[in-house]
Amino acid sequence: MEEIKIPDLGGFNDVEVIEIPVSPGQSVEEDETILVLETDKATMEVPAPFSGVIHEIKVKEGDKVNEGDAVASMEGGNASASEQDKGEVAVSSLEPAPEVATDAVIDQVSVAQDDTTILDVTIPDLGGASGVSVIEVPVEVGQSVEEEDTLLVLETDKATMEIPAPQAGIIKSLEIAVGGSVDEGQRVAVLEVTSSVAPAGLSAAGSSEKAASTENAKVTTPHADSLSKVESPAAVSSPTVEPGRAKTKGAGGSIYAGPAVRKLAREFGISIPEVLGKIGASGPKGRVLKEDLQEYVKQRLSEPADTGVKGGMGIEPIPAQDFEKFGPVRREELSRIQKISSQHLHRCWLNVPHVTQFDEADITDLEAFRKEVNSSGQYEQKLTLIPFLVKAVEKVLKEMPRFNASITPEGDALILKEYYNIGVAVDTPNGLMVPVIKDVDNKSVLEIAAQAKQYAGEARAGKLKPDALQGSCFSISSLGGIGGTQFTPIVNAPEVAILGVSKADIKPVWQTDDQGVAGWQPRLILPLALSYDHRVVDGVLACQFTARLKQLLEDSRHLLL
Ligand code: CAO
Repeated sequence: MEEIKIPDLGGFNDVEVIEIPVSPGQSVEEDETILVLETDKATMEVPAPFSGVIHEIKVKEGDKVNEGDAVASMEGGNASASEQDKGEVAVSSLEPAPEVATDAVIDQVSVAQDDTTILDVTIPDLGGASGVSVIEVPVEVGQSVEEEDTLLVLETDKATMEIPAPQAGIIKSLEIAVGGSVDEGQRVAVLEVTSSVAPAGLSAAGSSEKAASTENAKVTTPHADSLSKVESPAAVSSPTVEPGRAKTKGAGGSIYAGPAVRKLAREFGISIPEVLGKIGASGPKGRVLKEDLQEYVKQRLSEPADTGVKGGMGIEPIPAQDFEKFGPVRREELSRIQKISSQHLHRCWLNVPHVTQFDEADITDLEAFRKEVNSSGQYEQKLTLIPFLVKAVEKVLKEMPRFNASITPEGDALILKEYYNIGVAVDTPNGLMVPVIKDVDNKSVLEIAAQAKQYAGEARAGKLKPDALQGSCFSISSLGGIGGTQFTPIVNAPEVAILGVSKADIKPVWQTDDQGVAGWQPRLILPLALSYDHRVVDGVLACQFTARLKQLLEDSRHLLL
């Protein structure tokens, strides 16, 4: 019997258990997820350190855990507890990882002559992000707020963040509205705090006679990341943002929803303030869970479709069946990654009008070159076809920018990207993952090969960092190492196209040689399948894309031009 302990949490404390996908008596494989934890910065999975049977689970969803806490016991494996202790927490692939501190900074404290203190609430360290969008302002001028009530909700492409009230008080002014953007240090609100709730740290730092001074004192909210960066003569003991405790006033009153739930809501196209108040909140302390959101969507889907139905909503679900009537069955739970990617793929399939363009490229010469390079021993990095495909795709994207675009959710504009990040689908034991090779236009074929190899290894080991999974412009899915003649990949929206590659095979090709003699030649032919969003790309352009790609692969010298 081995105890399973929480490994190094990278400095986080009191991290919430949001999912326990296993139960006592269940057999688990090594590395299978046994707990999912969530901070305001990331979702983390605690894997089983060895294959065996779960004996006991010592925590429940909603509990807070710290490094070294015993959370479960298992039998059947031979890994030592110390090995487990050393285990790393795998950061879940598809959850965004905020890179910012989200505690409000009380930048200026003005002490009024009466018993009230005026606090300027400013934006804290945003981890380098600037121009961060304000997506919610759930408070109004004149409103009383409690300490930790959410004043603003910000959103980067990586995260949703709540800026909480650092003290209880009355909102005197709000200096930002929904749709605006903020930077670190920017004043966003002014709060009037009565003396009984004035910042304790102010007096602790020596200003006990606060009424005697009207000087501004620079005080900051402590935060694990930002504290060391901010000079703080008088640190205020102030709340930190708990994951999943963002408070939004919805139609049904004040409710709590965490960043992950808010993100999922937006992915479902649901307006948070309007809808969250109407759904159940079955989590601890009235918190809305993803399941609540899913239940809400399920209910909406089962309602009769109205005439303005969009994106597959209103389609009848496949009814549940009692398969045991027909023979023995067993149930296998999907991994977290499989669940997330199945939702994503389904959404892409329903929202994107797909067409797939097929073509074939003669890669005989490219393959001869690749083998020659690999056998020469001149370069440490082994080359497969993938880096050549990435490089060729990058060149075509530059020539045909419509493929390096995203359509707005309203369908009224294209966002054309001037960076070249290519996602490469990797098959892992936990499901499909798409790490993104960034700025391929600044990388050589060898560098792309090295990066692809590293990411594929990390993906399979569950060690990919969230950043490696973001920012893709175009994806490549290669099943060529396995087999197959053709397949139709699903566009990885909001991208507008994906290249599917099947197994290259020797085929007879009618060719005329240099002496003008025609005949059948054995050539290595690579099947290509380009799926695209027909709202953005038309058939002619798609055909031009594959034709150009074919030319680049057939004569890789063109890649140099
Ligand atoms: N035709 C013929 N052989 C091919 C080939 C192709 N299209 N593509 C790769 N190969 C060969 C490689 O050249 C290599 O052979 P050598 O050892 O002789 O050089 C061998 O197959 C194994 O290659 P690989 O798979 O290790 O490496 P890769 O760079 O080609 O692919 C990766 C890496 C990560 C894309 C791949 O391992 C993978 O996971 N593919 C699955 C992607 C996936 O799941 N797609 C489906 C998404 S939708 O469900």
